[in-house]
Amino acid sequence: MGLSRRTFNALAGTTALGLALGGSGALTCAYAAQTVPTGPPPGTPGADGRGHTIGFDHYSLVVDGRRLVVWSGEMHPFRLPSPSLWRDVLQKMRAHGYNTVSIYVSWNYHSPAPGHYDFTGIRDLDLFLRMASETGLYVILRPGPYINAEIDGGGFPGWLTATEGRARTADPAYLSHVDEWLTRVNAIVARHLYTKGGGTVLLYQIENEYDAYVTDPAGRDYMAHLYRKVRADGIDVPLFHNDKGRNGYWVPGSFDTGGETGRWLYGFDGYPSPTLAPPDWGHFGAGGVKGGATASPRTPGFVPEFGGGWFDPWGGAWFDGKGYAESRRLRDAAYERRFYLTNLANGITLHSVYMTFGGTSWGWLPAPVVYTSYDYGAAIDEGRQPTAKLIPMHQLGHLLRHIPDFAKLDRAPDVEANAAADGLKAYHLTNPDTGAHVYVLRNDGDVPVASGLPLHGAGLPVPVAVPAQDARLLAAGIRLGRRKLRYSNAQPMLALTAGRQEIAVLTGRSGEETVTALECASEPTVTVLEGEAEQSYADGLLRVEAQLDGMTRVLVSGGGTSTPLLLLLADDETSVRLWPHDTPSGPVLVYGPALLRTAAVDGPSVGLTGDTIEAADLEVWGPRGIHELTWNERELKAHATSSGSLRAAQPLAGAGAVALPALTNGWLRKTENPESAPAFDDSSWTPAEKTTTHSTTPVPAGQPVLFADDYSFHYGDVWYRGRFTDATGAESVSLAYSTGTQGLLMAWLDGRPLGTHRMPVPDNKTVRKGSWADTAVFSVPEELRTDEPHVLSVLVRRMQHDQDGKTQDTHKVARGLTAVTFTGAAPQVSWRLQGEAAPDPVRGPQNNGGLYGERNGWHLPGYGDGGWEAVQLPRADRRQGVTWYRTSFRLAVDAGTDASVGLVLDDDPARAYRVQIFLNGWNMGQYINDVGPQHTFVLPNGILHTRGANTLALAVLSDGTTPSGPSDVRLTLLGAAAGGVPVAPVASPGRST
Ligand code: IPT
Repeated sequence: MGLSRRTFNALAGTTALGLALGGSGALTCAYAAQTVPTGPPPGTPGADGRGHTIGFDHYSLVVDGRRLVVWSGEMHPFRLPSPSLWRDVLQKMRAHGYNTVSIYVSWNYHSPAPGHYDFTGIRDLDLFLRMASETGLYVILRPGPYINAEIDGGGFPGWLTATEGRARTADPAYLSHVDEWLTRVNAIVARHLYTKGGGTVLLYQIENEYDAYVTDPAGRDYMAHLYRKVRADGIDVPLFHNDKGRNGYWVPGSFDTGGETGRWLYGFDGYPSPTLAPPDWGHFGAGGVKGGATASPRTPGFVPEFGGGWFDPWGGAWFDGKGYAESRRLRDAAYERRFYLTNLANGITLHSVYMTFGGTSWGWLPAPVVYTSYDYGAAIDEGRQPTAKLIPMHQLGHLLRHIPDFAKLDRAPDVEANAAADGLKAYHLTNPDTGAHVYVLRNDGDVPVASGLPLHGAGLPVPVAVPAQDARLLAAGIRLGRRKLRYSNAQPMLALTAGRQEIAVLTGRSGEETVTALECASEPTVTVLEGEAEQSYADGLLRVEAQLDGMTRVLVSGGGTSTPLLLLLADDETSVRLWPHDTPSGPVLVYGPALLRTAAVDGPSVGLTGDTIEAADLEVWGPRGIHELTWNERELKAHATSSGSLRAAQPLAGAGAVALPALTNGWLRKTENPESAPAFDDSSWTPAEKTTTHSTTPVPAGQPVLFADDYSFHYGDVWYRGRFTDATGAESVSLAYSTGTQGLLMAWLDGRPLGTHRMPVPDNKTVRKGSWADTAVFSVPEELRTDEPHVLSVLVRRMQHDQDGKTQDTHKVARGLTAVTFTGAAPQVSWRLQGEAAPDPVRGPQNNGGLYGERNGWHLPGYGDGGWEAVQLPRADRRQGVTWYRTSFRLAVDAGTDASVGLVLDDDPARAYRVQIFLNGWNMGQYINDVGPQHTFVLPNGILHTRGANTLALAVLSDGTTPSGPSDVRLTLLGAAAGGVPVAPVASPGRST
């Protein structure tokens, strides 16, 4: 492998923090381009206890001396609060061709208070990393400290909003907190590094789209500090940062890495408009592009985030109220082909799609800019259901895993002359080691294009067709096992050896005419085993022509090669029923079911696990001698086929029916907000006595600090009670307050409702630009303008802290009341406030705000609701304040069925109320009836007991201007499969009183 010729940019010296490297000798390094020939990629990674090297040259990563194309997708463990289901998503990713999962780790999710960190239960990062390695996926780890991610404060803990120091700079006060966080995360990550064989952590990101102080010492020192800190914590995999675009920010050498070179990658994110032509990033870019691949010529093309959907704001303005279905439609499978193939053509060999599974911003996790669902329009939807967007990911992922030529491509002479005239954009690349040619053909127009293209080695132009707004990849001169594919106008998906034969899969849209030309020294024997195909042989070339329709099977034997080749021509829908899986005994290829999770070979026996939705045939190709088959641990009768496979005698059963109870009965109701009554005892509340703050919001002259964060109330609702002795002459009271978008304030004077004020939403299209501060002005009822003690009670629904994308400490903008003034009088008001109680030790700091019911466990299972009023839905109450509804229901889903269940709320959209949904005490999100667009809330199994009892509690906040629901509340089935993963119940401690 020419180790001696590596450019071994060894680590020079140690840093002030003391650079610690593992003793395995598994250093990362940069390679000279010529020293790594194209060969098979590294095998499926796992925690194998062995040392591994992770290096790179400008083509690709080089892992253990072999080229690796990273085909990654993003998911957030914190957006799926049921650890068992992490495995479900990871297995779906692996099965559909991803080799890597990219995750953020969100500081605020793990730290309820300074010095307090929680990595247990739903926060068990160690468990996640173990599952990733058991699934055979590499991990790209992104712990911030700032992550953005449409999460509260961009991932900064609530408590950080009340600390000194400019965040995201080298400010020492900020860095001291950062170091505490990184120490805790890195202690876990260090156990899972691929370099040490402890796990599969391959790459590690510091900061996130950091573009504020790029040329400023405060920024450079910050990045240098993060780099050295992470190294000092024993993280020895390559580090990188994700530039917000192709700006060339934070390329190697742009900050002090303590003398280390060759262990820092440049990455840039891309979220191009799906309605414009995909941009070239640098490899193919026009001269003068300062960023992109050209910004960092010695590192491989790396896109740590490429748009795989997009998020949706409250009100659904960006998708015209159609929600994530529209997000998914705008970035559909054809978008993926057009944009991701363009990325490959541009030399991107580390490619991560943000998001692949978006999940749920449950509780108070969402940043103000998004609602509860973070489905994102991703390839796997919020209910964990695979979508049609997995088709291109599956085809390309398996291609990159199985056919090595794509890891090292140079630009080759244009074939434009023949293509452009027909409206095709054609990228032509070649692998300098193997001589393979690769073509990416893209049709940006609105009509399908059929053209003739001079594929390398084809002689005459080969007919190619690209549908409107679509793209495809073609290859010429790649190896399919021992044979060579001269060319094909179908897209290759994989080639593998299964026992005595080789198998190659080529794909395309259903109905397309394909021609596939294989080099054969002599005339082979060709048998069409299934479907229809024409074949001809001349001049050492076998041509197979077939129209794509399901699966066409053509067996090629002889022809100068002793091992037969089974050619499978599969249309798109069929291709995602073909599941290659590596086992220690060799590859297997499974055909039929809706998902293959695991495959194991033990002598003659193949054990498979996976899912079916409909009844499905099961067929498997694998190592020699296999003749026994199990599916989800059940033995199946199986027989050998003429295709060289083993086929189950009976089809696998599909998912059975899932019955969900109606939620029409058993509702109990209780109103709350005793805080609005003058006699309420607030002596245990926190007096608002501070006069200074670290918030960016100025403290109004002559007033105390009222900002909730300054009194350690960071999440959800906050109550204020102000006492004053004289209201003589008071005409009105002005309550200035600050929330995220869709926040509101309601006030009572001496128990009398003054009204509700909603934070104005200036313009839905520019929803992110609002400052989210406004003033509610209420007139003081004449009869209360008296010279006696008064109590002003105010409830503020905060909608979380802003993100800090521009490094302006915007997470420190005040939340809650900011100033209170009267007209006609100037009473001295003494304030006390109360937000959330101590964080739920299991559900965490973002589960609850400061409503009376939340502080007293009304949301919890087992709460003594015996004295509550029995009611029927729908409701139409008119009341300013908080009303709770509780019911319980039982589910009895079959043990072998993975049912994904959602809760639907629906009502007349004119009704002004909102609901926090608590399932078994877990805050599953917020429904705003008159804002939307979300009506369906995913209830993750584990929190949802699919075989047993569940408690549902709804905390309804209504402003009294309209009748208020809840009205229609029901369960809905989001998908069901026979199979699934074992689901452990998520701890849901209740209330014994
Ligand atoms: C990029 C962030 O890195 C990521 O955290 C997330 O916020 C994503 O965008 C949008 O969902 S920021 C970039 C689009 C400016």
